[in-house]
Amino acid sequence: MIVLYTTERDYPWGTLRSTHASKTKIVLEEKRIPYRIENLPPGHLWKKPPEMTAKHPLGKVPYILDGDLTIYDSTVIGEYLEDCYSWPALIPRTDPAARARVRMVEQFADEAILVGNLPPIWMPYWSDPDKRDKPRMEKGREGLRTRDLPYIEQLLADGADWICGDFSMADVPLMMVAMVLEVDQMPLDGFPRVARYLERLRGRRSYRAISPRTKVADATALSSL
Ligand SMILES: N[C@@H](CCC(=O)N[C@@H](CS)C(=O)NCC(=O)O)C(=O)O
Repeated sequence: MIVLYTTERDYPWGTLRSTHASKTKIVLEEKRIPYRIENLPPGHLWKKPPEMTAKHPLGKVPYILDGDLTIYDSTVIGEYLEDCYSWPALIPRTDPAARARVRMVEQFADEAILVGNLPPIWMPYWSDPDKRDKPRMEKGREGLRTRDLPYIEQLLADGADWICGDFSMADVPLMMVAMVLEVDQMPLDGFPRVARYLERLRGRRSYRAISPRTKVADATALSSL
């Protein structure tokens, strides 16, 4: 069984999870692959104990163990799972242009949002309300409003349910936008397609595994629902 190393913690304002490891959780859930969670203390992400750097040289999550094999980096793990578990396909099989489109949006969402504008909003929720850097949080929201959400709104322009045709690897990191904004409640005025899209993402069965309303103890393995 695959073991997913991640960081998750229950707070009064919702259950918070590593955004990148949540990508892996969604892929495992979408493909119905049996797994279990190994939940590392959030402090490991900066202390980086040797048992962690032995598995991931940068001491980050996620990494997975599949038998004797260790794989790190959410995008690489996603591609590995796609190679090993072909159904349902999350990357188009044959058309090179369609494959590139999915990977391009996945890369954009990862670099621009998960590494860029989401952490300034999300990291403060791991602290008490009076310790949060509010101007920094607002800067993250402004980055979403000015750069990222207009692009997502445009990608959804043809009224499609998902970002690249069928639900795909490109939608996976955008699930984390749905997760973070469910806690943050940032208004989405001016982005009606994004607002409806995030609701659709929250309606998928796999979202339960990362929902801020699902406690850590209730999402430690493949959902049986
Ligand atoms: N490119 C990596 C990024 C992973 C990442 O940055 N994970 C965060 C948690 S969401 C982390 O471990 N941060 C600790 C650090 O940056 O040292 C991936 O896709 O897995």
